[in-house]
Amino acid sequence: MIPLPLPFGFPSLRLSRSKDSLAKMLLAVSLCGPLAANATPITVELEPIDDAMVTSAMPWTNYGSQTGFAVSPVWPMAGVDSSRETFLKFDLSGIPQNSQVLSARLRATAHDGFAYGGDGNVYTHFVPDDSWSEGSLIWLNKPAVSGAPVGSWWLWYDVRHVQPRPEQLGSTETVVLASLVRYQAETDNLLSLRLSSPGYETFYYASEYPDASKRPKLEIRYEPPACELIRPPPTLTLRGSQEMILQCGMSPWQDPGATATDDCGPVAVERFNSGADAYGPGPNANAEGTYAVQYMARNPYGDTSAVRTILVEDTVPPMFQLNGGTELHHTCGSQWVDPGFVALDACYGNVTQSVQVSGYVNGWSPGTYTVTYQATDSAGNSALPVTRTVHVANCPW
Ligand SMILES: [Ca+2]
Ligand SMILES: [Ca+2]
Ligand SMILES: [Ca+2]
Repeated sequence: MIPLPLPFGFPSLRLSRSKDSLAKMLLAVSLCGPLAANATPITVELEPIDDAMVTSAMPWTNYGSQTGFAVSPVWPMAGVDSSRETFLKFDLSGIPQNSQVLSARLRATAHDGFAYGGDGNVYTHFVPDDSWSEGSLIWLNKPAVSGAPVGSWWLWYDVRHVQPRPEQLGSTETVVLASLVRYQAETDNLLSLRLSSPGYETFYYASEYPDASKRPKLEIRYEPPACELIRPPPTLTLRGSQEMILQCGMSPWQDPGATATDDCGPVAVERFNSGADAYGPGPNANAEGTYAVQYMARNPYGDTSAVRTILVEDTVPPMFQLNGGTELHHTCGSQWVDPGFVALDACYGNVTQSVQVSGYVNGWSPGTYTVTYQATDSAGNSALPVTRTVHVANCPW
């Protein structure tokens, strides 16, 4: 048998699991079921990892370390363009992959403000670029926002300088914000937002404020994916049969592939020596031999693999063809020369050299002679014998 053409680096074949890993798998099964059945929504409150106000009045100044921030419109009567915007960045990496985000609410506690007039809403916009930081953000390098507002709130502070000013909670919870949270949690895990208002001025406590309960919060309610914490290794299923037989030189190799799933859904299948991966040339359908293709699926709790065996065999004899036909006439008195023949095999190619020829034609002696030809390939498959009849006659003497 031809050795398995497994190149260096081919992973070890694991056709059966050890007792130890089987026990782990059973443990995983028993823990996984109840968790999956009772997936309870989880609520987290995130504080910004960065928050900073910027203002057009002081376009080079950074306010990121202050204990408060403000949002205010462009106020033409003030003589100075004093628009203020605030950027907030949240780290979503604590939300497990594939979680179902049920809701998201942004909250900021205001402690002062003024209603200049017009549209007094404080709008929340999505900021796609997370590369800013509170230590270096200024009006001149602030990132752009994208799309329509994802939320808004409206807080009323009338006359300034009347003390004490009441605290009010700015809060917005929208479906768009929730889907934004989900998308960011599945991609770069960072969510940047901008607060701005075209009409009113409001002042808030920042993430540097000593009383944590007054700091801005992003409240996220989510359902973790089933069995996120612990689950058995994937189940692997081969498409097609585990042992395949190909007729050498006649059937091309086509990998039927394999599928895998675990309790959280489909799992990618890696292939080794399938002919379509980087780990080996794959079965050669034009050369007899036994070839192995390995499939493997992994999750954080284990891997499962299976091997498909492909037997490329040759049971078909070569095709034999005579030059000059099966019935020939030769004029007596000279050496008879065989006009030749060809034997071609689908697997081994031209096997003319191994054709067995038996029989003798005496070109100097009248008579009927037979020559028999038999083509055989390297696998030992013989074509039916072909006989040529040669009539020698008309001797010159
Ligand atoms: Ca800050
Ligand atoms: Ca982001
Ligand atoms: Ca053959």
